[in-house]
Amino acid sequence: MSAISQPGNQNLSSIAGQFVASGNIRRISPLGNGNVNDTFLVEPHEAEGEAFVMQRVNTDVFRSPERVMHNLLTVSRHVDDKLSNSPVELEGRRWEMPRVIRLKHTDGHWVEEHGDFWRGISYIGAAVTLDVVDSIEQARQVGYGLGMFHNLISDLPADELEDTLEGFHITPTYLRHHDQVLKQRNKPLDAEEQACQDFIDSHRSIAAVLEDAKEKGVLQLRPIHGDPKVNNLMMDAESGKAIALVDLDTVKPGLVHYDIGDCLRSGCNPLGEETADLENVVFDLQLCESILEGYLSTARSFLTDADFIYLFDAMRLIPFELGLRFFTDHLEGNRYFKVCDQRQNLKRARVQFNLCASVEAQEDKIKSLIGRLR
Ligand code: GN1
Ligand code: MG
Repeated sequence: MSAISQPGNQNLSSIAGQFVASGNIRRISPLGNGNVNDTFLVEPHEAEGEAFVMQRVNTDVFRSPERVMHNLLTVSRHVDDKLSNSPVELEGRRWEMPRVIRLKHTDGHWVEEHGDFWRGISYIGAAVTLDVVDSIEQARQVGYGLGMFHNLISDLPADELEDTLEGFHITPTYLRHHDQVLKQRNKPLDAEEQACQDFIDSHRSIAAVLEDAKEKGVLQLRPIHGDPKVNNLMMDAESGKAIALVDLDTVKPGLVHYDIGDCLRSGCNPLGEETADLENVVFDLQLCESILEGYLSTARSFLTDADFIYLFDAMRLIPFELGLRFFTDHLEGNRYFKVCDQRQNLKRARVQFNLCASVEAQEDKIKSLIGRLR
């Protein structure tokens, strides 16, 4: 079951035909496993143009998709300028930014059909993505990729970006929403749901840690990616080096801590976020060390002392927050994250809570690691 239905093939070809000549389209197939938007790869007949990514933006989530496009265009323009005008140390790799594809017959950047919002984005070829990290070198590349992305947008003023997803990564807001949903529920929680609820109740005190620091001016808003999970990083197919961070819908002003926390909760979970093996979910400290090393190798210069102080909090908070989001969506009947079965968001929540518990169990080691890398 999907939160939004799959459009028919006929429809897909006619939409793709607004970006490229229809006669050139050889195949349109689903791409990746995003939880929110619908993504397709459009491939041309050989030697007739380049493959591109076609996406239906979920407008229940992104209520102003034109603002999402504004951010995407702003960020790619900024990075293009920076890469062509000032030397950036790329350690001998290419760095690619996903590019918005224009419509064939107008100046526009998107198609609206039957209330759906479609856009085309360049496809980064000769590259692979990973669902989980399984080597120290991959971990370093994941960290480097996020660090380079932050590095490239670090001098883009945050106020040039729109707030495309209000409340995104604001844990206290998710918690308030969860409490309302729970209050309106008219049946008791089962044992698995209760386990999630107990975890949430025992962690209420951590929910506001980053927002409080932001309110106090200790941490500052910057342009961020918002969703740098491992499979949004692209690695060169031959060298294995990180060459792009894709899926730029959630680029907006935020705290780099949301990104670092999200990258680590995804990159340090060798079983992946869909695992059924709950008992064995762990936050892998060695992978964490390599991701942070890779990140800091290119991002250290713009991190403040306060940024370092809140790193552990971010590593604990973001898996908690995602677990809370999955669990609340489960209680609400799976309206936000796409699911294949009714209990999938509940299982996903349990994975994130176990990850959060594993971070907590290693608090001392993680803090001394941060101290060493600082
Ligand atoms: C969603 O759709 P996808 O997979 O790119 C979500 C992220 C979560 C992620 C968990 C806009 O991202 O915040 O971390 O699922 N994106 C949005 O897999 O909510
Ligand atoms: Mg995403």
